[in-house]
Amino acid sequence: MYWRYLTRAARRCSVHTTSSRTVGWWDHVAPAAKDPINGVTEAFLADPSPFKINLGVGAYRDDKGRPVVLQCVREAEAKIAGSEFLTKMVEESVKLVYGKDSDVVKEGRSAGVQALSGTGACRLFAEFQRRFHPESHIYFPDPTWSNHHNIWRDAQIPERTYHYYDPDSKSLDFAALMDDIKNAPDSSFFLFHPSAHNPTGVDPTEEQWREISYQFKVKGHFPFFDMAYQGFASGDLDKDAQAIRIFLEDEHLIGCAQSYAKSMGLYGHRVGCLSILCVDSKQAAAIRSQIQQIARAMYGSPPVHGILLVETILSDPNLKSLWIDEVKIMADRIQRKRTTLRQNLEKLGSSLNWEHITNQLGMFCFSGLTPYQVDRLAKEFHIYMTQDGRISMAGVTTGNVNYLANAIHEVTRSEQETAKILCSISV
Ligand code: PLA
Repeated sequence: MYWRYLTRAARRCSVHTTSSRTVGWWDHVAPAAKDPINGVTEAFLADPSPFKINLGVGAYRDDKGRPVVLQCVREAEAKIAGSEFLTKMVEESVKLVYGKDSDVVKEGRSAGVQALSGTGACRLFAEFQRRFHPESHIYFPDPTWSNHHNIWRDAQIPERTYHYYDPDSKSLDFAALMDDIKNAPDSSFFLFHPSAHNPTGVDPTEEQWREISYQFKVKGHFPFFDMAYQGFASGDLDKDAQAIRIFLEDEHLIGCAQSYAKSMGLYGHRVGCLSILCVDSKQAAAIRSQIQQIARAMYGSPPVHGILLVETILSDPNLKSLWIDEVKIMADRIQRKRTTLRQNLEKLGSSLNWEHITNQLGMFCFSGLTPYQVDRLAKEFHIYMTQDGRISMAGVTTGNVNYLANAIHEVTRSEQETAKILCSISV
């Protein structure tokens, strides 16, 4: 059976030797394509330059470019010694999504499980979708986080895209988005970023979310929210969950993936939660048991330390309010760097419009830089970002913002010339 997977050389080899060690079991395995985000970190690490800047992965850094351990996490560490069992992490996470006084929480209508961070929560959901809606598709915004494609592909759910970002106006293409929602077959699965859309930093307004939710009712679509940046758009956890709360008010059944990688700085701990809103507690119990079974076969159970940290922070009122303050500090620092980057580009006399840097929200700035300009930034200035021109604003600091602005100004010079010529023609 395996014969047909072997290369010709491997077949020859397996005929001419008797030792099973020489059979070409893996000769047909070619290297996987580089991951668009992790590949940036690899290139950055390989660069010996002292001036290098990593604006690739969305990992929070302080204004000196150092990774941050939040004070609430340090205090939780001291408290968890001796704790053993986890009961409240999921319950508290669900309250962050739907609101602490929400009926959903009181009625036990949410099937929540711990997950291996946001990625694991998406993966569990994709698998659950395949098992119980095997004929379905998933609609992603165009563009979306690159790993969404891998996750649903591995779960064998075909993907489609819906219009989201308009590169000309560098804002939401709301009319096209609504058309796609209307034209999708009834009862389709859609993935949304509830706040701080990755990679564009462009979110629908409250009014637009209401229209989307209304149209979802008409079409009977299922909304799945991937909430990886709660708090990073506005600095306020409830405000960043507003999209989900609107869908809740309209009585949708909802799926949600949560990650504490960014909001609590717990990247390495892989703490997340998947919740699916159900019609009643009986359905929630059934769905929870199915997701737990999927997780059991995939990885058994998640590592416990990070979950204890999250649970301790969320269930201790003092630690929780400290966390809320620290989320705001992180969001504000990023926002200030947006302003400084834009001001610096303007001070340099760039004739391009950089308003979108401050209009966009959250961890990322979708700069509009071309792949060629991104390559030049890496080769000539040792500045690394993803090929689509996404800048992780968390990597921008008081110390490097000038250097970054100068470099962007340099690599966009020819575009500035074109803009000037076009401007003079139209005048
Ligand atoms: N969903 C979205 C929209 C994300 O941007 C990310 C992380 C995740 C889920 C997964 O988060 P996790 O670490 O909790 O599993 N995106 C990062 C990191 C920050 C990455 O790609 O691994 C990014 O740079 O896009």
